[in-house]
Amino acid sequence: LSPEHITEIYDSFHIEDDRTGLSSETLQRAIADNLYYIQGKFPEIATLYDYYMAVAYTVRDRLLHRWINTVKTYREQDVKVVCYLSAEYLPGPHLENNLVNLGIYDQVQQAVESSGLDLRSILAQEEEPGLGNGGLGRLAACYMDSLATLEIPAIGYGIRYEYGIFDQEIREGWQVEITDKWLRLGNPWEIPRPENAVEVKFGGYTEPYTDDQGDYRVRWIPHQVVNGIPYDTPISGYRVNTTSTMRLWKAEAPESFDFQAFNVGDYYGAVDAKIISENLTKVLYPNDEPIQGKQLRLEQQYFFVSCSLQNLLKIHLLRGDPIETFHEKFVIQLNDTHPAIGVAELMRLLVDEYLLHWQKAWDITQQAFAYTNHTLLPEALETWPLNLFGSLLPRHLEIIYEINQRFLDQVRLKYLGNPDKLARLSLIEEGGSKRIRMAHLACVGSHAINGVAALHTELLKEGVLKDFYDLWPHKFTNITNGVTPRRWMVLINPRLTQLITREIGETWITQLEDFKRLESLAEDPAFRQEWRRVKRAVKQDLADYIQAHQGLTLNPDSIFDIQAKRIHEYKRQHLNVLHIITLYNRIKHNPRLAVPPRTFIFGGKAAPGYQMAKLIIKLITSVGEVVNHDPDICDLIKVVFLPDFNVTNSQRIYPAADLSEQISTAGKEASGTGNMKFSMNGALTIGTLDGANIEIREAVEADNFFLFGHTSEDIVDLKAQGYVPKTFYNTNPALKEAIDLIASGYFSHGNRALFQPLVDQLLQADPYCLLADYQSYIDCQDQVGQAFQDQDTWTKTAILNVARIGRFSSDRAIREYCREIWWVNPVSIHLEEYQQAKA
Ligand code: C3B
Repeated sequence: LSPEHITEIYDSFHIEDDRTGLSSETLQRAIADNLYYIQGKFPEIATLYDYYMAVAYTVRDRLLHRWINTVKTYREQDVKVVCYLSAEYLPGPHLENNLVNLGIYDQVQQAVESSGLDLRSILAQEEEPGLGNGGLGRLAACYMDSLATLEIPAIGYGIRYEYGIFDQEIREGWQVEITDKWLRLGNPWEIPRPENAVEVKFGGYTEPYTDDQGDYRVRWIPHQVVNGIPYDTPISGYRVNTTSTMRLWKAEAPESFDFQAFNVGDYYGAVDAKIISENLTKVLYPNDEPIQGKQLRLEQQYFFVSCSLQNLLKIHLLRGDPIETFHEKFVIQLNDTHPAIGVAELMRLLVDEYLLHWQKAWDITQQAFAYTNHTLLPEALETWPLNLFGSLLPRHLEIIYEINQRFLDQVRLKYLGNPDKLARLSLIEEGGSKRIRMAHLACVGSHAINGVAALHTELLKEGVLKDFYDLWPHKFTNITNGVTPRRWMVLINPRLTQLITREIGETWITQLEDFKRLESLAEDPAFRQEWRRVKRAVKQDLADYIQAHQGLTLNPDSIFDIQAKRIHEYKRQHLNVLHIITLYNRIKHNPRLAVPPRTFIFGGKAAPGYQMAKLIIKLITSVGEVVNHDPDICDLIKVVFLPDFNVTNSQRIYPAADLSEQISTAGKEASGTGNMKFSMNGALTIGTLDGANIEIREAVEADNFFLFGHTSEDIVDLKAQGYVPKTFYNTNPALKEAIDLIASGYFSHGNRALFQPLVDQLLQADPYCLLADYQSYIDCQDQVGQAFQDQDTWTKTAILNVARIGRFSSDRAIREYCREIWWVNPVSIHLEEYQQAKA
């Protein structure tokens, strides 16, 4: 046989391993195998959930192959790794994303259908991990996706909350919170690694001692020790072998510790201790921006940060590297101040446990950390009462004092005779009760500080972090947020993906700037018509979903005007409501008024303790109740509140929007990322000059963006002049009529008290300046209504929005982090054959 002949024979063989093979036949066999041997089920008794699990395990096997090769490569090549520390992650359902990334959607669909099942209903079984509140947690998930896709070595560290963000139900128009038992039926995506458990100490006291070298040292004798157990989830990249790790920590009681040191013979006490320990990672705090200064929250933060840093140091030493080069091999990104305690913890580990000198440890720490700020809201800036902090983390308090003293010495040299400066920069807030300023700790301990949109970074430099900017201007950079086009386009909008790919190929999936090739197509009437057909079909999907789940019939030709995000006064869902009521009043006054039909769709959760936000939900649903059933309105206006806005539900929403509501008070929304998802899917934006809206408008060009409202500077001036919302109310009849209608009890069965707190807040304080922006918003909405009548021009504008949104990919954002903050490079992963890997 000739060598060519032999190759030919090999090529004709088709031997696939059941754990790695990608053909539909192999996948079908593997699914059946997993159903039988992992689930212990057979078709007569298997539920749809069992099939979901079997498919998930089958896909996980394929991932594991890539994951092991990734970990192996990073170990061998001694690469620099990005460590993302985040108290929140909102990855969304894993299965479909992994099918897309591995490029096996069609094969799995075929495998499943050959077994007489339907892939969509199997996908619908997955419970998404709701391990975050909103934008911050979702951003972390987009960044993990881009890191893997760009082949950047990365680990995402976080907390494995047993209960994630609550499920929202709407009862009688009010939000009701239901516990999120996402782990109840098991989680096929995680692998527990109890052998890598670490110990985390709490409370107790410290004592000085002299070490063998005669050096002064400190020992921390804790009151309690908790074990951290890592649970690893593979994060796939798009069409690359790189598979990163999301490592989430669960708290457990170290039994030996309870029995031997504390509760000798006290069996019940030991079990009690176990419960107390495990409470640590029980539940996610469901507050978005205003933090709740609860001790348990600080315990959660310290717990996951300590676990993660101990783990990193261990990995570093296992690779055979000296402790002194830690910062050359790892860069640690602080996702807001939630993990900022890491600065003090790394110092403790280096100085107390690895016995480095202070200055050496400090150099390593500063070079290792970088800090992203995600909010300017004063109520969201984390500070911890000194007493609480000191009783929980006595050693860290000492370390923070030491850091502060050395830092302020430096400041004193620079600003001789300026005690105000010192007080403002200090890590400790003086006054009534002293507090630790976590943002200051993050700034001092990091080599880079970034905001998440251009305006936000500028406001940081002029406002909350001004003194730090004056001190270290070189540390500051802006990195505008981005979102992953894999989930937010390919996965959620297959129709539009197909249309776009047919025209411009598929390079855009990993180079979103290539969307610019759509520009010329905006001029093509036939293409516009196809675009409209797609949009119409996607809107019909959402209408069908709402019909099935809420029994409401929607008109898919109406404007789908959507606001979906956490409920917050600064995000101004109630400004949107004022517009709805204004339209309603107009139609009531003039039943023959020619207005384009609109469907207002809202989605979003309110923090359980945030009364005003809950009242805003009640207002939306109450207005909907009246408007949707008023025969005078002739279905021209419909108002829908979609319950339980989470990643899964958001995926039905973004593709179906004609109009994206981004109407926060200028200067309050750090960036926003929903704005990017809507635009990417061909919605036009109505928005203020806030956060990333400004950059989106620049990118798509002013003519293709509905702008309204005061600028952030206007807002500051307005307030400085003594803002009196009543003036707007008294001089604007339509505004007055809308507010009076709410106050009259018209939407609350005559109950005037119900919305009184909301009305009072608007008329007496209006901290988010709704009344000042009202007329501008209404005028702009009138333009939207006009523009929508010309469907062809509207479509052209939508296409241009998509064509110019390329910059808002998280790939671009991650490339900027790599270049400007992390100094890391891609490492490609080659797959060893499974057999070889086994050997
Ligand atoms: C959010 C901000 O409110 C958004 O403007 C921003 O787009 C995202 O972060 C991501 O940067 N944010 C949040 O969700 N939770 C916080 N605690 C602070 C900010």
